[in-house]
Amino acid sequence: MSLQVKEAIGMQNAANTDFLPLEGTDYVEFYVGNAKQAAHYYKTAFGFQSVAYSGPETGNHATASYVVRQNKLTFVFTTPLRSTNPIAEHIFKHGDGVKALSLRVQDATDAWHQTTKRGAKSYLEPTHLKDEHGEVVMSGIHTYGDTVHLFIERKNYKGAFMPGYVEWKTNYNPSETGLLYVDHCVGNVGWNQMNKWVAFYENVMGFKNILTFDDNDISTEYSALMSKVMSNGNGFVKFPINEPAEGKKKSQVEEYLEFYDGEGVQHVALATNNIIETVTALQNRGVEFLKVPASYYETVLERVGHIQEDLAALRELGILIDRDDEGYLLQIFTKPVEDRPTLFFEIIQRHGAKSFGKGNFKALFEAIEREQALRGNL
Ligand code: TYF
Ligand code: FE
Repeated sequence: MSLQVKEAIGMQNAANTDFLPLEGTDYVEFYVGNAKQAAHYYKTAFGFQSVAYSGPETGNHATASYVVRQNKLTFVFTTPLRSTNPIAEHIFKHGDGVKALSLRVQDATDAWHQTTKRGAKSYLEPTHLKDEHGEVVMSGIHTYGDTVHLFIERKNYKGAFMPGYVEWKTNYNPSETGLLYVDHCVGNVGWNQMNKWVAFYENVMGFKNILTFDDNDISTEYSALMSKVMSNGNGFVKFPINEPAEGKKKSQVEEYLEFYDGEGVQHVALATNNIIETVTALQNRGVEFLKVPASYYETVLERVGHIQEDLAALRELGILIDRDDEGYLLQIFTKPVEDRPTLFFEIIQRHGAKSFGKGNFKALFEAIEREQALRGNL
């Protein structure tokens, strides 16, 4: 399985014809009902640090945006200040959610030309933003649902975030929790729409399908879905795409589509180098995680073999384990972080494994279904 991952990534490197070279995720922007409180939650509960602010005090009378950071992870929380702002419609329809998966590039103008000429719908034409700290060029295209990809070219920009923002100074700086970077971002798309979006990432963005999970891999008693993992050439940007599949009852992807009222980002996976410390800190700060039955830990080592971590600590925290032919990974999933059963986070630590935890799908999806049942959505 992960041999395929290696080959797919290797082939693209060898071909050396990546028309959309990406340096990774620049930031994730959330449209939220109350950006001030959202930023506070991500600082307090997840350990992000204050970085930058844009709002009426800085001359922006349309929105307020708070930028927070932890290592290479940058989150932006944006809210409209008036009901007439189009962002208000986004929030009315979707609730709080991810608007932009922004990708770091060397040339945002070229990224826009390369993708729009291959069929991407433009969201933002190449735009030069300048202030006394330098210049940022950004452009953007639409992807599934109301979600967009922004291309961010930072040139030699030295300011806190980008032009239009000022440094956010505060005395409230809760300690970090060891979150490092975005490992992958998963999109939920509609019935029979997965292959359309796979083709979009292949043809418009030059990604490759590195892994496929069909309903045999991931049907549990109720929840069925199919998933294809799309990766850019260097493997820095990975976008799995889920679509619902027919099951006995409502698929978790259907529940998402109903409550998000359309396609959108289902989960963002955040990497750590020490998942035991990270998840201990997150739980102590009130982040809620899905739980698997204790029986999971009775047989897990037969499946995954030797691991460095203390199994008792993993069991205590509810961390899941899986192995592929390159190593193993540890992962755990939060409950949805809004009242709607939509966006959640995954915390992941990779010890060589490049896969996505297929060995955990059954236990994980049964845990998700228990939550779905509690919500009356099965
Ligand atoms: O990103 C992944 O593929 C894993 C597994 O609804 C997964 O995190 C897939 C679908 C889903 C939840 C987790
Ligand atoms: Fe994931």
